[in-house]
Amino acid sequence: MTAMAATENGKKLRYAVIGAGMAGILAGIRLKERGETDFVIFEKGDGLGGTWRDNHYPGLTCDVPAHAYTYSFAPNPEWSAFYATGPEIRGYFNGVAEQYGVVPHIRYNSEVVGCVYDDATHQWEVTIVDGSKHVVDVVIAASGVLHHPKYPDIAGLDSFEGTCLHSARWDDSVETAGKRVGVIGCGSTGIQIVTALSGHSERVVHFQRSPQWIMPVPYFEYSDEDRQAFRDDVQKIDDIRYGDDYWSGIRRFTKAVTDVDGPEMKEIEAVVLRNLEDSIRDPELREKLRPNYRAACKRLIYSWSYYDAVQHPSVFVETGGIERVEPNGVRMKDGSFHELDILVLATGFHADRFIRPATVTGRAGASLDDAWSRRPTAYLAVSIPGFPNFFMLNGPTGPVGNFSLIDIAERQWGYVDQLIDQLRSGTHRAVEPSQAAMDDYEARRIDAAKRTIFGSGCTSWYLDAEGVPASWPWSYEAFSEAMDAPKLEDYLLHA
Ligand code: NA7
Repeated sequence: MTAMAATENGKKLRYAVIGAGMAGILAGIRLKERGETDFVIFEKGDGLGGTWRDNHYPGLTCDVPAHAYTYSFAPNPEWSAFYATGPEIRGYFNGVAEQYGVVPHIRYNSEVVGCVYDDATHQWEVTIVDGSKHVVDVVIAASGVLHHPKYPDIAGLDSFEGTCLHSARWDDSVETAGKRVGVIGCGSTGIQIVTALSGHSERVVHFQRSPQWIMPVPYFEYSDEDRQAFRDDVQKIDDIRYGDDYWSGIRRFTKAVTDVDGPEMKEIEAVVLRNLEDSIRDPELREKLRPNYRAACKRLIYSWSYYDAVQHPSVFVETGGIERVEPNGVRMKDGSFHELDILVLATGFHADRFIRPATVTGRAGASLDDAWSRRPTAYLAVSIPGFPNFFMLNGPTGPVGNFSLIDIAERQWGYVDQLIDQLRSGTHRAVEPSQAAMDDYEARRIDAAKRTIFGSGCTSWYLDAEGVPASWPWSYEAFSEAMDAPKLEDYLLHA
């Protein structure tokens, strides 16, 4: 879409984008491409990049291949390896935001604390933490999913006299070399941290309440020649990003997730089981690392090195229950004790917050907290009845799984942009999904979600308070098709 197209669209609108992470930067770029200049990206932090700004723990890596984890319009020949590290990805987002002229639109240290819709003017009043108020026509909530760290409820945690830190609040000045480090948590984060510290710290105790299935993946660094080839011929990047290797993997994975007894899932189960059996030499450790739930029920861990790292003599896997934290270590329920200098809480996030704790008040005084009292949800993951001209990127019930959220956000933007066209045309001043469309979507989604692998009997951040996977429960193709064009019969258009 070009700036030329925007000038054909008539009415200029004012926008508030919430969050300068991957999705907020995308919204800014796309708005600019439409010739829209009257927008502010409100960012609660002091830098851009969202999750890639907040997370900088040792070993941070994206488990989507680097060339697939880029904006479609900004391929990056410079990635150092097949999987990129956190700092590289942060650098990428900073570079793209700069290059596309989005940075001047970002207002840092500006947490949005409230959004109130005015039924008469069809405008939103957005209140920032400093008390300032901004009136806009459209709110784009790109506030992220995993940005409220979850601290474990373990007795004595506050009494620890060493360094205790959550993975998403890492302190780069903390020296881990030669230290005794405990890592609580066995999601992607805990696995990556233990892998990075293995053989580097004096001792690493990995506290595993639930071990994980590990999907082995190839890893290799790109050479200077590779990078030159990517620079010379973008087709080589496209071959990875759009190639069959990556996409057939995604199709097989989503098929497996939605057809839990089908051949694709059986293949995944066989691969991760073989990985465990073949990789872990010590039978006792092998049993400790054997999950008691199905593969991909929790977010599947993609790792090329955890099983090596965990067998290093400096690493001990603790699967007993934690009794309490004491000033100099962790006491187990069986009375044993791990003396530690550093305690890392890789215990995840409150995944149901989205834009909250900001209060959002929609049409006729509707409160988002009320609308989401049972579970956060949104029609096709992007919009909510009663909240006109309020759109989400990577909002609730959006796709989850091991593929690029950038691709998801781009497709969602394509859909949202078409809804906003209804306002740009000048014939309508507000657009929101009908309650009937929402109810129908939600009933079908919940029914299908319960039958996905995520609902097969394990705990994970994918599940809502009632244990229903908060996911897109159909194929990737179905998502892509749904995002092609809004069905306007599912929307209320206010003149
Ligand atoms: P996750 O995937 O939510 O993992 C959190 C881990 O912390 C998980 O292993 C939990 O065990 C464990 N945990 C949480 N509380 C406790 C207590 N009290 N005691 C012991 N263990 C505990 O978070 P991550 O940060 O690793 O990853 C989140 C996503 O970020 C990831 O999926 C990627 O999309 C990027 P449990 O499984 O509940 O037994």
